[in-house]
Amino acid sequence: MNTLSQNSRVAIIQAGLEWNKTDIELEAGCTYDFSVVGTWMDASIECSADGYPPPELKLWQKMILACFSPLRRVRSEKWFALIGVIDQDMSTAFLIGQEAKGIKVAHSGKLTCFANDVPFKYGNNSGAVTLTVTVTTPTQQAIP
Ligand SMILES: [Ca+2]
Repeated sequence: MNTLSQNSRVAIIQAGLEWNKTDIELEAGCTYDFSVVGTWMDASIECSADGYPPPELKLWQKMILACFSPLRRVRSEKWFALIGVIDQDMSTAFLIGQEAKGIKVAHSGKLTCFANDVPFKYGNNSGAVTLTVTVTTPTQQAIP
């Protein structure tokens, strides 16, 4: 079992994978800091883990994005924002972006991440970002 101790853990999150299963085990009630470096691409649009659109997008591009935005896996967050879930359960989804500090996890389980995209539009994604997860509260001893 890969429960986080005092140390940070690192995972590579690929833009083209609908589910990036990490081996990072999060524990209910503990608090974590997330930080991300790198950029990734949705077709020809490059962005950070904070997602897009950037302000310089052309009108036709904005119109296409607006049509598809209700189909985003997490509708309330930006395109290509880095999202984390526990054990691939979408009801646990939370925004990581480039940085998220003091995230208290409600469920124990494995961290899975993805770029927020339409489920059938992962084929034109490329690149990867590097995620570092640091536990900021002491880990409880596992109950036998
Ligand atoms: Ca895409």
